[in-house]
Amino acid sequence: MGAENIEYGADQIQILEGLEAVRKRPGMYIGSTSSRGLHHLVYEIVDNAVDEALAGYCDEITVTVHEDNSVTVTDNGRGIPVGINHKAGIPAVEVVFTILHAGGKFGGGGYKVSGGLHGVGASVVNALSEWLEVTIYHEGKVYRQRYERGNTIYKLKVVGECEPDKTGTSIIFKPDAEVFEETVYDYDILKQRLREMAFLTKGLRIILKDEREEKKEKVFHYDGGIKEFVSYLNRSKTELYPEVIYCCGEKDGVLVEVAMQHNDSYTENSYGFVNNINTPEGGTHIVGFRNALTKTFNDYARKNKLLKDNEANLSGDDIREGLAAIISVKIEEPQFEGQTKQKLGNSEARGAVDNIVSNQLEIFLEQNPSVAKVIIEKSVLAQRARDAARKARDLTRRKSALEGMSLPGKLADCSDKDPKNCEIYIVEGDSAGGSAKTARNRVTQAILPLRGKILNVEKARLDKIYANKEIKAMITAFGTGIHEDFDISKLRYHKIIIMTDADVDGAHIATLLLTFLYRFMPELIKQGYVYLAQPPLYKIEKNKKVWYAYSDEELNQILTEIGRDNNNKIQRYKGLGEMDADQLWETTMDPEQRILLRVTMDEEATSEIDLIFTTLMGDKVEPRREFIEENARYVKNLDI
Ligand code: TSJ
Repeated sequence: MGAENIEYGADQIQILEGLEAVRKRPGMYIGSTSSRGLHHLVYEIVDNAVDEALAGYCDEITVTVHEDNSVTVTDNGRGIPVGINHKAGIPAVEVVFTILHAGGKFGGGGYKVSGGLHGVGASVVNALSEWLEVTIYHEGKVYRQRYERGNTIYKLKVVGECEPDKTGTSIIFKPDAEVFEETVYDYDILKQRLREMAFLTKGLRIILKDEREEKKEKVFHYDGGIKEFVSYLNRSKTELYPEVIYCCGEKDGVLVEVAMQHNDSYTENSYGFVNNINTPEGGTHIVGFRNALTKTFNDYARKNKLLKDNEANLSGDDIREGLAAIISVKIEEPQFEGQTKQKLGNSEARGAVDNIVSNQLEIFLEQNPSVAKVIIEKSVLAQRARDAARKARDLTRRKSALEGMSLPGKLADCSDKDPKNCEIYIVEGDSAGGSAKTARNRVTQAILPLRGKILNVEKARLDKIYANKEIKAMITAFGTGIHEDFDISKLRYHKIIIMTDADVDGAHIATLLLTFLYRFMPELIKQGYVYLAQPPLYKIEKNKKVWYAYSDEELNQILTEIGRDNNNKIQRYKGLGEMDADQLWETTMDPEQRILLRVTMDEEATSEIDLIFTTLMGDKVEPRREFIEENARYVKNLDI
C-alpha cells in the first residue's frame, strides 16, 4: 500500500502561499532571529504535537536537544496524514512543511487551538532550518521526508516497518545558522516553557532530554493541570487554606479554566494564557476574571455580614492580595491587541470567564465558608493598609508640592544634572558610604548610604513600606515617583548601582533592594538601569605590586602567574569598609576599570523571576537553598 491510498485527514489542509518570504524576512514570522526566535522554533513544533494531545490522540511528547543543537520532537499521536492532499497534489505532510500557513488549524474543520503570536506553522520552522526530517509511524509503516532550507529533498517514502499499533510523528531539525544569530539552545529556557505547557495540558507527559555535555532529562506530567500549576507557584510560600479553587466550563465558544489559591504574602501572582500562550499584558479574559472575583467576594461578604453595611466594598486589589492564579482560555480565533500583540481583545472571553468564575466561585464559597472567611479577613486587612498607605502618600505628595522635592539628607548628589551621565550608588552602611563619598567622581557619581537592614517588601504591607525611611530616600533620590505616579522620564540617574559587601549579608541586602525595585519600579530593571557593583574579594601584594581578585578562581590564576611563595600577601576583604577610598575607587567605582553586572529581566520568564523573589524572601528555607545554587541566570555579565 502506497502513500497515495491513505486519504484520512489529507484534504482538511488549506493552501495559501510559498516559503521564500519566510527566509527573506524571518522576523516577520517568528518575531526575531535572536535566541528568542531560536527557541520559538521548538515551541512551534511542540504546539502542533500539543494540539494532537488536545484532540485526545496523544499523551506523550519527547523533546531532545542533540549535541549539534539540532532538536527532535516526537509524539505518539495519529501521525501527520501521509495521503495526497487533492488541492496540492502532494502528501498532506509535505503541504504542512512546504506551504506557508498550511496546517489543520487554519483549514476549517478538525480541531483548532494553536494560534496567537507564534502559531505560524511547521513550514516556517522548515524554512528556517538548515535541514529537517519528518518521520511518521502509521499503519505498520515508517514514512520519511527530508527538506533543506524549506526545499523538498526527496518525495515522501516508506523507509521501514513498525508495529501496526505504533503511531506518531517525529521531527528532527537543525536551525539555520545563516538565519539565527544564536544557535545554541538553553536548557533552562526550554525547561521553563515545556513545564508550563505540561501544566496547561493536564495529563500530557512532556519529556525533555539534553544530549549535550552534561546529559540531562526532565519529565513534566501533571494530572492536576493548572491546579498543580498554582500549587507550584505557591510552593515556596505559605498557603492561606489547603484547597486550590478551580472553575472550568465553556461559553460562546470560549473554553475557560481557572485555578487559584491565596498565600499569606501581599503580592498577586497571576498569569493569563490564551491557547497556551502567556498574555503578560492581560486582556479581556483577565478583566472577566477580576470582575467575577470582586463581585462574588463582595456579594458573599455582604450577605454573610463579613462586611457591614457602613463599610466600603473591597477593591479588586484587596481581594487579590497574595493570590496566585492561572486563567487559561482556549478560543478559536484569538484577536491580539496592544503594542506587542499580547493582549487578548475578544469580548466574548470577558463574558465567558466572568460568567463561569462567578457561578462556580459563588458555589465554592457557600460550600467552604471557612475558606471564604480567611480570604475576606485578609482582604479587609489589605483594605485598611491600603487606606493608611493612601493617606501617607497623599501627605508626602502635599508636602513635596509645598516644599519642592527635597532630596534625602544622606544623599551626596552629583553636580552634573543630565541623567544620562549620572549614576547613583546605593551603599550599605554609613562607613562604606563615607568611603564611597570620598572615592567618587563628584560630577557624575551620587552616593546614597542606607543604614542597617532594608525592609523586606515581600513581607510588609503598603502602609509600612511607605513609612520606611530607606525606601522613601530611594524614591525621592531616583525622582521617578512610584505606582500611578511613576514616570521614568523623571529618572535622575541612568545607572542605579547597588554596592554591597561581597559576602552573604551583602548578597542578602542586594536581594532586598532588588526585590523592592522589582515590585515597585520594574521598569527600571526592564529598561536596564539597574546594576550590581562587583567589589573584589582579595587583594594580593607582592614586591609592592598589587592585584585584585574578584573570585577564588581569579585568585588562583593570579597566584599561579606570580608564583606562590612567601612574598605574597593575600588580604580577604570582608566588607567594603576594609578598603580605603583609593582602593574602592580603583576596584569598584572607576568607570574605566570596574566591572558592573546589569540586572536583566526576561519578559517570558516573569513567573520564574517572581518565584525567585518569593523564594529568596519567603518563609520556606529549602527552596531558598536550591535557588542560591542556580541563581546567576538573571544577572548577565556586562563589561563597561
Ligand atoms: F509541527 C509539525 F507539524 F511538524 C508537527 C506535527 C510536529 C509534531 C512533533 C507533531 C505533529 C503532529 C500532527 N502530531 N500529530 C499530528 N496530527 C495530525 O496532523 C493529524 C492527524 C490525523 C488527522 C485526521 O483527521 O485523521 C488530522 C490531523 C491534523
